[in-house]
Amino acid sequence: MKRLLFLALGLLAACLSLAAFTITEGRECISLAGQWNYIVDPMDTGIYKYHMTLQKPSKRFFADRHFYQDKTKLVEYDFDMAPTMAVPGDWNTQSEKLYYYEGSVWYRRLVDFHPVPGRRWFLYFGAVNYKCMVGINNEILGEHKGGFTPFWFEVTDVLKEGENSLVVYVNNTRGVSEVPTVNYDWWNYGGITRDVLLVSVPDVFISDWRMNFDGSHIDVSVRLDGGSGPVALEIPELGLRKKACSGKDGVANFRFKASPERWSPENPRLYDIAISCGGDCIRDRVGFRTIRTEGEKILLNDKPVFLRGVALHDETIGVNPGRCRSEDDVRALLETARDLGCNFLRLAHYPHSEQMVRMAERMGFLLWEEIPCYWNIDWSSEETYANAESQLMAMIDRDYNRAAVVIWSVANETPRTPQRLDFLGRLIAKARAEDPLRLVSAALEKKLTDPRHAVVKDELIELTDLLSFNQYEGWYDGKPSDCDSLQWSIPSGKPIVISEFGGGALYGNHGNEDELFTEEYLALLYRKNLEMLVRLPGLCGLSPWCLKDFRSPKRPLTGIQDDFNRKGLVDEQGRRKQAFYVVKEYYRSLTPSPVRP
Ligand code: GCB
Repeated sequence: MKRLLFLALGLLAACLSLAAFTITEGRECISLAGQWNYIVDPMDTGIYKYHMTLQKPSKRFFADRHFYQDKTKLVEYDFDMAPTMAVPGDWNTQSEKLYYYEGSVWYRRLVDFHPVPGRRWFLYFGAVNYKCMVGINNEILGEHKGGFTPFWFEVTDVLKEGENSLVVYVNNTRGVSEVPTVNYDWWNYGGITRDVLLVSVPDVFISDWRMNFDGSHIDVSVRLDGGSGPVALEIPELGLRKKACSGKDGVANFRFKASPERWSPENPRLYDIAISCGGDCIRDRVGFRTIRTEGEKILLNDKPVFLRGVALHDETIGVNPGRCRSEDDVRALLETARDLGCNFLRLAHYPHSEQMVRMAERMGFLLWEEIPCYWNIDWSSEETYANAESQLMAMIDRDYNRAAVVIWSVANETPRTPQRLDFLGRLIAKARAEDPLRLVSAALEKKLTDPRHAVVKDELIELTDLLSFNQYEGWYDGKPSDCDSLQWSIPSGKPIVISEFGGGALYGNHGNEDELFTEEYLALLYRKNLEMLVRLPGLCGLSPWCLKDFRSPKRPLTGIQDDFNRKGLVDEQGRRKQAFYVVKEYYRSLTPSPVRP
């Protein structure tokens, strides 16, 4: 019974014990990256007892028949004899057999552990898609769902001296009431896709800290876990050295006047910050900037800014692209965006990795981050809402201290229904309550009332800071030349950010400007769209769809798509289509200065 209760509370406990768990350079971390053994389990044999039906799965993920426990006698399976794959990494691009696979895979990693007196240990996962169950030495630690945000378990009392067996059950089956739902336009990469770390902290440690800058004051709140004590804060380049005592709630607050150099795309200035308490110390780099809207303008550090953006998926550039795993993967994407002349990225359609956000910040990109409330999810389900909210909170928790992030977005192209308005309204209120200093948005839609008349009408606009919408004139709607005479009805009073526009082309496919999927068609489409969009009063930013051709099983057109959405400005290998240069030229015409190398 106790075990069952533990199971049921596993996820909850993991999320409640710490508001956020700060993993930074200042921490002692052991990376568990490497080759892990895996067993593919399409029938969930490791979960179901033989008389169980799919409708009534066992609560016990490690079933009684010893299945998929580690270190048992050789019956049906043996992790030692199983093949290996790289963690972090998606499974789809590591084995041909798993290319389209959606189902369960069991991972096993042996972990050599030597406890240190006075230290606590946490097992941290950067992201696992989509749901997982984690066990050590055949004891279940808990479960988690949501494919793009971090989670962790305390393992201080679970790890034993010497060899430990870490088993992770991962399942990426799509579900109607999940977030995202069953229908979306990207690859459902399964697996342990981001870092796995063993993190060591003292008994009393800094579990979370948040910094705000309002233009004249810096506020820092520091949360301790395991006790209270004096907390020291240092920002040496500002000459700041402060001390505060945490209250009974374990929170220490700092507030002081300061005039730091502002972080911006032109000058992505970061300052060292150190926060310490007893034996724990966090070191990080932080930027200071303000962001707000005023009428139809976006003001960065009180000055109007135009977002020269592009949208992208978390997928590598290469002949066999998959989820980004390394700094080099991320750098290749960001350098392509920088060469395009961007100062802004829409990280679509789910939280990207922390590496991505941090590198983008160093390079000077403003960021839009979003959760996968994409198209038509199960708006009436409270469970779906709770899932979406927990993904939103986890994203905000992880990236709260990143100056680069200026927009939290709650949804993409969602149908206008009362249930959806209620659902997204609650998410927006939650984001604002959690983070009052950033902008909140959602990518809405343009509709044609007739071929010459585009309308953006959505009750959600009342609730967001930006008027952001996707529009595909010249692709899903009409021809590129229709842009010349299209009439627009858009509410006024808010800054407009076009969160998507574009079309498809196969790199190297040449022809006339009226031939679909040729580079020439796409280049014309971009020229016409840009001419049209810059005429919209209140236009403050653009994020073309998208930077790079990305895998999508929705795109089977043989010889052209071959499982790739071809709307990239570069192809999957990074080769630039003509449209890339059209956007680049336009951005150059606006650019005061490029982002840093
Ligand atoms: C959209 C979606 C995006 C798709 C794109 C397309 O509006 O937001 O995720 O990939 O259209 O290519 O159709």
